[in-house]
Amino acid sequence: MSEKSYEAIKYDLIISRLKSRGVEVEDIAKITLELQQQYLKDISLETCVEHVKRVLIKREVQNAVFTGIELDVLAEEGKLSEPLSTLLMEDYGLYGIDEILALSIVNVYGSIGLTNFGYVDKLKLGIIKDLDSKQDGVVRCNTFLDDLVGGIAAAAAGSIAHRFADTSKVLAAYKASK
Ligand SMILES: [Ca+2]
Repeated sequence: MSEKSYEAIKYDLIISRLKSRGVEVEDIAKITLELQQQYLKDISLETCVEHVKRVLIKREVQNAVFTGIELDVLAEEGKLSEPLSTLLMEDYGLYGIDEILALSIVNVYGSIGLTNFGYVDKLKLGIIKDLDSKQDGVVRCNTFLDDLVGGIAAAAAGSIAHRFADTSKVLAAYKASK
């Protein structure tokens, strides 16, 4: 039996952390699909899943996800000191570090990821809306998770855009400059 690679161990851990917070790869891919459908009509959910997975194997993405989920969980368990405890439990709008952390994911794919992230954040697409909504009598903190999910979806959309970019005109322009 072959031993699991370090990369595979890290990837599996990220997937199980997201699952433990109610998020599946497909949930993120559905947001990516919504983002990309307006540019690529024939894009499939499978392609989006593939690109979400591609984002999730990156070290900086994994580190952001570990950090954000850990803080959400510690807040839920009442293990953070004040004022951070209240800032996270109340999802205080001017806290802002949740978005900053997610930007480290988005930045991996440059400005196109950034534009998509702004869009996702504004419209609260797909599972982000569920993560964001409060449930009566349930102690829950997704202050970081909603932005992490948005960041991963936006980065995957950026990855797709880079992959499917029509470079023929640009290529011709480069050739013409000789
Ligand atoms: Ca948030």
